[in-house]
Amino acid sequence: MTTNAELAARFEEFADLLEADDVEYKPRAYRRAAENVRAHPSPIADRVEAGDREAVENIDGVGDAISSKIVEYVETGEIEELEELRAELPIDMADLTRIEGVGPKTAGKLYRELGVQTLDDLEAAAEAGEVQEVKGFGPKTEANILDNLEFARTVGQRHLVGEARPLADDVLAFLESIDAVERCEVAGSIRRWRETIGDVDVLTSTTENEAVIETFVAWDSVDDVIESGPEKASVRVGEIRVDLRVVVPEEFGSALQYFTGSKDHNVSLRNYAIDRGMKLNEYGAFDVSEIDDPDAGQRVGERVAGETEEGMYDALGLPWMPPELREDRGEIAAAETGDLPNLVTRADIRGDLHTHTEWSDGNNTISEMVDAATKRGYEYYGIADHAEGPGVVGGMGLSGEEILEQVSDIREVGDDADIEVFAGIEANVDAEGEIDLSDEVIDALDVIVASPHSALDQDAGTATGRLVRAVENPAIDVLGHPSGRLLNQRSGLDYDITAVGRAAAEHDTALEVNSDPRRLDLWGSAVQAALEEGAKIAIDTDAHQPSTLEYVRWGVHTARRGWAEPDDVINAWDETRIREFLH
Ligand code: DGT
Ligand code: CA
Ligand code: CA
Ligand code: ZN
Repeated sequence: MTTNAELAARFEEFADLLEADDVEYKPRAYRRAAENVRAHPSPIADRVEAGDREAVENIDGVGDAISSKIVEYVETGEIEELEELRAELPIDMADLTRIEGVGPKTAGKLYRELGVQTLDDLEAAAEAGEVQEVKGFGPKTEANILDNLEFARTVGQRHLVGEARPLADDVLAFLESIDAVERCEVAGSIRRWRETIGDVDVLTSTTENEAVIETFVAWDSVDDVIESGPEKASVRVGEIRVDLRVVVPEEFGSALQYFTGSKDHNVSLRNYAIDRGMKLNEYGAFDVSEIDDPDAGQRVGERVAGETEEGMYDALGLPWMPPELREDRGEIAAAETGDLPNLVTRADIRGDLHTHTEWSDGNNTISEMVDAATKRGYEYYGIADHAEGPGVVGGMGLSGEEILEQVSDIREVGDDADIEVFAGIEANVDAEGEIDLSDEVIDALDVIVASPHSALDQDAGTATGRLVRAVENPAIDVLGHPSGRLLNQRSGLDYDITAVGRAAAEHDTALEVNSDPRRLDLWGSAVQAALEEGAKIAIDTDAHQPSTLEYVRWGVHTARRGWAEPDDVINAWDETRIREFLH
């Protein structure tokens, strides 16, 4: 069956190709549809198959034209118009756009002018000095492309958790529908909620291996069977590889523990076990204290655990630990002393402080966004559109006067709303760490998020000084997406998180975990380092439309990877406490 993620990927590709073809407006509509399709809570293909065309049209941002394409794709596996565009522009778009400064538009131009289709073509053209001859390019762009090629090649292999996890959820739902499957669970990096995923690992227990594997490789969504054997199968769904392992019920827990990883966590845990006369592997936990040669086989010694994952940790005298913590960053020692964190959950989140509206580059009105936040059960909600400044795309940012106008609009909406609405702004942290807002504007606002959008290639020393300066600024409440990275596209600022975290703690500025799956910035290890310095974090979505308020899912798990507890997260606090912090 066609998944929502697959449909979304098609519309994103559509948008890229239309942009490459210099078509205006339409790409944005397709991107918006893609976001909403991806975030849709149930399989859209089911509605199509039930003939419920209206339900499809009623999805936000979909409408008549796009719903026809959804129906076409679900029914035929193709969208004719997309096939035509693909033939017209045979470009490796995902590869090329990974180069900083190369978007779909540029890729289209490079194809038309120089016939560039792949990274190799681009490298050859840049090395031959052909790129700088194209109108709108120059020697600097050409040098930049050459500098970025290696990064683009190495990061190319990993997928965003925001794309891989919805697919993993679909895989789980499919496996759960197979009668012979007793238990199933994701494992690997996806269960640890890493920001990027190499492949999706899934594990099932059954007594009927063959039936399960046969059914799995025959799943409608599978595009390619990479390998298939008695205990495992690997398939490709879209761009993503899915590894299924099938085990007997008695070994489900040990296999789940083993295949969840991380490798470093497993190595440390295994050593911890050896020190206690235990042997740990994917088949179980074994007491080998009485055994002369514990390495003689996989299943030597007395088997003490394996059916459940809890049992595996319990066999070592340790509590079970959330997969997000399993990165070998101190979790085993913390478990031993009973100091594992009580991680923040989605239910703890009471509001969002960094969201956009059509006042800048968002898609919806203030009240539409506030309604969506209210429906989510939030207690408070902050609008933070872009202020004008360096790095903000032409005309999208608000001037001081426009901010004051927007504040009064936000107040009006707030007066009628059932939740507290904060008037905020996303200011720009310039290359020196300053923001450009007048005192009058600062006084009118409830929350100031300040983010770096320009000069993202500074050296680490300069970048650290810049971000420290920003968090020391008493006007700034939240440092937004501190590094400015875009996963698979640009690495962003390299800076000393410990120094920034320490300054943030001292000056009561929260550091943002931007939940947009393309950012996830701060990321797990940075959250952990900042919290160790006593800093607070804010888990914000940076939503540009109601459906992407759901990005909070990625932000919460990223914060959990950084050991965050509810008390560390300012938007898990009640309104009184957060207002005091923001003041
Ligand atoms: P990925 O797919 O690159 O995002 O990362 P993972 O962590 O999902 O890695 P993957 O798919 O290669 O393997 C899944 C898990 O299996 C991994 O997290 C830990 C376990 N594993 C795989 N190979 C080894 C190994 O050689 N030693 C140990 N201890 N564990 C391994
Ligand atoms: Ca994996
Ligand atoms: Ca794997
Ligand atoms: Zn931003």
